[in-house]
Amino acid sequence: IEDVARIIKSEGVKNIIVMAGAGISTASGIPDFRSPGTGLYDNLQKYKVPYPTAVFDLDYFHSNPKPFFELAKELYPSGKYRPNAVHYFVRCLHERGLLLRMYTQNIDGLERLAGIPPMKLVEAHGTFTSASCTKCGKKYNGETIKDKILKGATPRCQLTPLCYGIIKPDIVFFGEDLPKRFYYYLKDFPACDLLLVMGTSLQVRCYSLYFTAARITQCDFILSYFVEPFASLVDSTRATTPRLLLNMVKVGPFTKPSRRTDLSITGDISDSIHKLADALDWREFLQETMEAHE
Ligand code: CNA
Repeated sequence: IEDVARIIKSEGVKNIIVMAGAGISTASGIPDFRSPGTGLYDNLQKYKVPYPTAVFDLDYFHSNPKPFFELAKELYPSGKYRPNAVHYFVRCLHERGLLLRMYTQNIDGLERLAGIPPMKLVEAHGTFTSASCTKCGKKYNGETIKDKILKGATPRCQLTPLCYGIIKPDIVFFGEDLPKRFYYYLKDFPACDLLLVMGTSLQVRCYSLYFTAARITQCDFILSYFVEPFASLVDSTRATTPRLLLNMVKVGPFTKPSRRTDLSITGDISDSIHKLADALDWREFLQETMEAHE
């Protein structure tokens, strides 16, 4: 932690990229996907889906949208969940002029609620702030369908009486393209001088597709990019850029570090962030940022 604080304080570090996943929001009360026992994948019985990933599967959604909307009702950024110290730590990086961009897989909107400006965010797996009709493509503001979702109803397109397609929040489902903003990584990552990877398992999203395609083409790296572009971002920094993982357990390339500048701090991320804030002399700054905003 002292080493990382030294890197952040050093003159040369101006462009920090944060890559985040569901693990940064567990302290806010939102379960992640894959943590054994508490993760959503182990607790989907109530949504009655045939397999765990069906909730975010486009084909399944067209045949039965109910499980997705039940889950959406839980996760909808409605004020029920609040950002925690980890979100505010990223806000502090921004306040100090150190944040180049935050790439998040989360769909809970807590980064925006913590006051991280949208221009600093790449919500790689989409957001509830906008939505689209799955039939005619008409764009909707997330607010217009919020009430329906919170009441447990399925929002329908009103463009013409003939359409009546289901309006789906712009959350990226398996098999859908990532938002255009994701491609900012092409200029962001070469400019990055410290990568913070937080609360993510860095796992591929569609194992069956990945393994079948990997067998056919025998080209693991290129494939992993197309099947899980988010996880493969960690390898897009320059080879000398320090990469720090803050996660419960070691994941992805951090399990067998191939770079001298790879670091991991395992355990609860809220604890690690508070220790890091202390090492940076940011304890009060973090506390004040949280209190002012909350
Ligand atoms: P994941 O695969 O569930 O991995 C989460 C990681 O976080 C795991 O490695 C955990 O060990 C770790 N973790 C959990 N709690 C803590 C903690 N307190 N301290 C430290 N580490 C912790 O989730 P990913 O984000 O990697 O997977 C990507 C999916 C999850 C995306 O498509 C998201 O949209 C989706 N998701 C998002 C949310 C949300 O928006 N909050 C919730 C659940 C799932």
